[in-house]
Amino acid sequence: MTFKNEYLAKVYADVCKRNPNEPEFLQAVGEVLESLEPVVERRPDIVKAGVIDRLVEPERGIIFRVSWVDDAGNVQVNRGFRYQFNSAIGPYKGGIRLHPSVNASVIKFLGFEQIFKNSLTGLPIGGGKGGSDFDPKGKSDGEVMRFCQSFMTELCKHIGADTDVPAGDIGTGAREIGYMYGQYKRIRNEFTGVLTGKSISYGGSLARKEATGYGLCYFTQEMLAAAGKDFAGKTVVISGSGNVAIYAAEKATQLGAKVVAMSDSSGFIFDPAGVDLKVIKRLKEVERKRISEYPKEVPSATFTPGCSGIWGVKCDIALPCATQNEIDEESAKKLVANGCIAVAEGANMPSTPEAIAVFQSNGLLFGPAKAANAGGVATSALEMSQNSMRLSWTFEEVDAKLKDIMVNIYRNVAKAAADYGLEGNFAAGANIAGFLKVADAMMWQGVAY
Ligand code: NDP
Ligand code: 2IT
Repeated sequence: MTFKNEYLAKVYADVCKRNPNEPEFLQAVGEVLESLEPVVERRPDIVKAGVIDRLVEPERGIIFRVSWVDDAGNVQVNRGFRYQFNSAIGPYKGGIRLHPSVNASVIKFLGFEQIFKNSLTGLPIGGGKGGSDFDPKGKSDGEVMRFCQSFMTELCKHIGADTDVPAGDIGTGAREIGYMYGQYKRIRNEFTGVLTGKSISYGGSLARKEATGYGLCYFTQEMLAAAGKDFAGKTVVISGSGNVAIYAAEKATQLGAKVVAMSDSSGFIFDPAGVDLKVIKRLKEVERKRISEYPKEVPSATFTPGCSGIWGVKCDIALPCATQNEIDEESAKKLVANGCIAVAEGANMPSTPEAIAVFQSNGLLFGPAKAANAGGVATSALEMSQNSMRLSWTFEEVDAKLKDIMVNIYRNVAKAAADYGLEGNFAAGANIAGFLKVADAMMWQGVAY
């Protein structure tokens, strides 16, 4: 990573020195700093206030042991993390990832990106992220419950409705949030909106489950409309088959597109007839099975093992909704060669910097994660509002607010890009617009932390 601006080069060199062996975190920081070059040149006050030097260092990081007993009576030990990155504009807010690949680098990249994403929503939420290297796959409900309880026994000392409000992410859905909420309540003896993504019966928001995927499509729709295009009649490929992927597929289909491929970490299905979401939902949400089961029930479909093959399926619109760095340069070139016109990121950092360069140099519309997938956390903030007011809005009310938020994010991102001479570069626009609000708040609040 090289910077024309000397100050940014120094900040980045310091971050590299202080965080060795954290490639995902350095990648996320590098991408943001690169976008801030025109801001730094125009805003010496931000440089003088040391805003960027402070922003790249988390306000606080908590690493803890999570021990629990499996069904066979053996003691298991995992590592838990919560990085409270930035609280300039609101309580720390961000999901909890449960996946064997979780380490400090992964949680720090996610926490860092969350600062800008949360700022873009226009709602009062700071940035944070947590997780553990616990793998929920193949575990019984009892094992997941005991892990979640042990995880929360430590985490509850550091969070609260006005301090830090975790939510779901990979491997953390309504089941895990429920077990964590129950434990928080038992220990703290308070019924507050300390977690979002709760089930509806005890304070969850309608439309939160759908929000990230729906919001991704609302953002994409806006980006397409500005270019005189829309979803109707388009072929869509969506990686993943989890929470984000399923509801992105549902909304894309409602908007008139045909979703022909979805995946999980073992491979992808191709269904030229358009995926049958009833089958996907049952397999994934109810039975917790592999996507390779789908062709056994739907004869028009085939299953191909391996993760990256999905990007070779011809499509007009690609929505990566699985995990970081899932689209590399080679996969990006395949999408371009097959005539893809738009890529919007449902997952966090799914495209490598080389892949983004391929999209941008070939004139594809590119919706970066911080903007395109912000609908999930935005609706979490709406869940927090409903919890504070002790009332609940209808599905239609929440969905309408979500749509409004996504349209505004698109407009603000497009405007920031244009204001800084980078018209159409929504990746830079998202970083700049998200940054400026947080920078302003940090300057008002003074230097001491
Ligand atoms: P889920 O756990 O519900 O689903 C994750 C999906 O991605 C599964 O299909 C999973 O397959 C696949 N996947 C996970 N890791 C890998 C990997 N290393 N290689 C290939 N496939 C993989 O998670 P979500 O849908 O909630 O999250 C998906 C992405 O969206 C993540 O990047 C997350 O950070 C991001 N996101 C989530 C939000 C939310 O509200 N949930 C909000 C904004 C962003 P398998 O089952 O085989 O592991
Ligand atoms: O990456 C994300 O924005 C999320 N996993 C959702 C976070 C939240 O607090 O709802």
